[in-house]
Amino acid sequence: MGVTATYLFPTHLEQEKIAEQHALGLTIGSWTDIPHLEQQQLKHHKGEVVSVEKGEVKDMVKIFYPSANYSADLPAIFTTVYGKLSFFEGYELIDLDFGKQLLAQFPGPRFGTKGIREQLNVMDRPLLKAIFKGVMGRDLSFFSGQLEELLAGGVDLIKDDEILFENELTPFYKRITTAKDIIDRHYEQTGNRALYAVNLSGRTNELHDKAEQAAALGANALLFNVHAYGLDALQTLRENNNIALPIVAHSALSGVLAGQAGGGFSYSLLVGKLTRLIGGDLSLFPSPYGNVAISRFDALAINEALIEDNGFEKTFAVPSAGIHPGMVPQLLKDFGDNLVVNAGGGIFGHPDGPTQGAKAFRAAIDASVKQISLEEAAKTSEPLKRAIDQWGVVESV
Ligand code: 1AE
Repeated sequence: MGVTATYLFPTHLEQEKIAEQHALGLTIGSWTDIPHLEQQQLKHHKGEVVSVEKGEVKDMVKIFYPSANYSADLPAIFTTVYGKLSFFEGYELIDLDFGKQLLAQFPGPRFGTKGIREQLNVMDRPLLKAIFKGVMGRDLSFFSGQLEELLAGGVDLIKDDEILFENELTPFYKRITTAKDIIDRHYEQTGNRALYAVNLSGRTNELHDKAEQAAALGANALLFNVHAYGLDALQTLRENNNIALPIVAHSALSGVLAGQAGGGFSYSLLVGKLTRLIGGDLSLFPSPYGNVAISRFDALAINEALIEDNGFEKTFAVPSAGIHPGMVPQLLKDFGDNLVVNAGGGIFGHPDGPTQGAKAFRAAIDASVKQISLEEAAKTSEPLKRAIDQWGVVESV
């Protein structure tokens, strides 16, 4: 019982020896020989090198850590498997395999892709999510107007910008009640549901009270900057049954923890596998195409980790940043059609405003699902035509 960590270590002729030193050092050993180490201790607590695979630049090393060494929570597991190693340049932690018992300690998404689709009653196409832009420094009437325009354009979900925090003009609780009224009215008028993910922010010790209050006021989703707080903070929110709302996990700040040449986590582990295990219903991360981009390899690996069969609900991939309607066919090609298409500037920057911006996306999504080219679809959709005139179509590769 325990966890097996997979690492990439800078290549070394005597990697087996190095790996063994780390396996000992990260568990019961130290830099000196410890004379009173007992056989019993070694047996129950020592890390075991499982394998060493030599590569050209990096060697892949797997080390098993017995569960007797740590409690069943990510802070303890991270500290065990990567605490001291994280200071070594070029040492990457790319995967964690949890034993069955440990895996069962994770909650996984409360709703997942299936539950979110059921809430929205949209089963047959990618979902469209809008990011509020330009709300900072504006008041609730501006916020309301933006929300109404987005709903009129056919968005399924709306999220706060991750950089919108508590402020006097659009206070957290007022945003929730204002959005609830508008979304409820929209549902009565059109039969279409929508989720609004309000940015849950503030000091860590306030989060649960705020989220419970948000749920009581009728919030129907939360946005959470999970890497600013740490993964365990999201897990505790997911496990609180007084909250029970879909959680959009934003990847802001994960760039310093993952994808660094000097070491760090792999994106697929941090933003994919672990974000899903701790309960993110949606995982938002940079796509490979936009203005804030990660590699195609990393983005696809995140997606794979969010949806692979592992007994947990699936998490929606939300590849983001600089997304416009001309990218929709490529998004579907890369991530499949069970995804969330997410845009801020690509909706609000439409030449005819956010309602037309959202309509352009909906037309692009419908066309892509039917495998109709955007150029063809634009013949019957003026909003899409205007968007393509502005941003073009990203060639499918
Ligand atoms: C990867 C972060 C993307 C994000 O949060 C965001 O706000 C994107 O905005 P747009 O779509 O690039 O305007």
